[in-house]
Amino acid sequence: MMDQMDDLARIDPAIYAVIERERQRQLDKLEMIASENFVSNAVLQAQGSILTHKYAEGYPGRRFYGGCEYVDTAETLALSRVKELFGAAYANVQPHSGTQANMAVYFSVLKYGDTILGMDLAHGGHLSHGASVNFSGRLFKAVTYGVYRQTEEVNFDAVREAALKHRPKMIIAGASAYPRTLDFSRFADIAREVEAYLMVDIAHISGLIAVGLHPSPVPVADFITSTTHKTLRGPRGGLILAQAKYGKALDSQIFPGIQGGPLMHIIAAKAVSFQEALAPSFKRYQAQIVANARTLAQEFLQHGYRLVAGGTDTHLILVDVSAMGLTGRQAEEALDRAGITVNKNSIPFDQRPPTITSGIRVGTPALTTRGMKEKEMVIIADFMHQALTAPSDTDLLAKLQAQVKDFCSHYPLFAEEWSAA
Ligand code: DSN
Repeated sequence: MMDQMDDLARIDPAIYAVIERERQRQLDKLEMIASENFVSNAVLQAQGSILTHKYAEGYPGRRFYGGCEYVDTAETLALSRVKELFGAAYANVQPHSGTQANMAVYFSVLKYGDTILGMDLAHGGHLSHGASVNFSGRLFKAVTYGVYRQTEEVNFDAVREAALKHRPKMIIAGASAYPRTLDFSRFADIAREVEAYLMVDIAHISGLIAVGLHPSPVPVADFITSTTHKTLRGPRGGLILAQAKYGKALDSQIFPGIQGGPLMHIIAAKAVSFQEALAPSFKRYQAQIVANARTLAQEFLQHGYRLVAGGTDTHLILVDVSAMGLTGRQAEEALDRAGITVNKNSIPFDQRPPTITSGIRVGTPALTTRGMKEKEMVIIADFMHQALTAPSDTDLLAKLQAQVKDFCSHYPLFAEEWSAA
């Protein structure tokens, strides 16, 4: 794929250079942003294919344009595969992103001004679950729940209390920075008690759910949304799963409600990634992601760090760096100079603003895709500890960056095919 860019190099050397430099960055650095991953060449090829040329507004068999017979097959395959993967009755693979998927769900059953109850962004939630700066907080009356101060796990007393007090029309479960298992049946019990819809956004953990390493919300939720590019390891995009009775409303909210023509090259790439996720090796890959995150957690604890919620059940850990005398921003910057990419992240009850923060979020999906296992996590935790204990030592950080680059050179990034890690 990368060798086939000679036309781009000739016609637009500036953009070619951007891609080459980014490719080198991805190769040379340890990618530990919990929401990122590397797709297979098969996914990349479908995503970069001539399907990008095709307009196909509508759904398979009922399009508003001619010539859709082949892209219909791609979308039908994506739908049947994703329904099989999650055991869902209904699916929509057209959302351009996770936020578009969430928007379509809201619009399918809510009216402007209705109350929604979601996890506080500052406690690990997501912008599109009701943050005041997002459409979800502007069009709806958003109330929030968080985590217990002591355990830093979801405070179900607060969820129920807020539900009884505010009578939301919809409860939203799911998070973008939460390391523990989410108990969807408890959310469902509360939603039933107040007659609210339950939407679960599984963007971060959809890969784990697909293989049974995290409980599935499919049996208990009205709506499930996800991105396709995180643990699920597909192209950048979104999807919706739901009970069959909501299908008509959801289809019409995606198109013509909030989107026009679907991205058929992305939908084809989603189909490829769902096929990869149905293979037995995907379960081994997901198990390795979790094992790697657990090893990283143990190593950080041994080095004396405090972890939010004490550890992890998933693909990520949240490290409280404040006790080391650092802000999240300083930690992110020091690690970056050492060749390790993470993001600063608020921790529950953070005293610092989101631009500074007291924590970093560290994930293992991308490293696991490169074939790294527990023994590599021990080495990586040591690299990180060295950088975090000397964040102003320019020489040390440069030395670490060289070591990280050499370390990375032993792990493929653009493999022909991803087997189990
Ligand atoms: N930006 C994503 C993340 O990093 O978790 C969520 O949308």
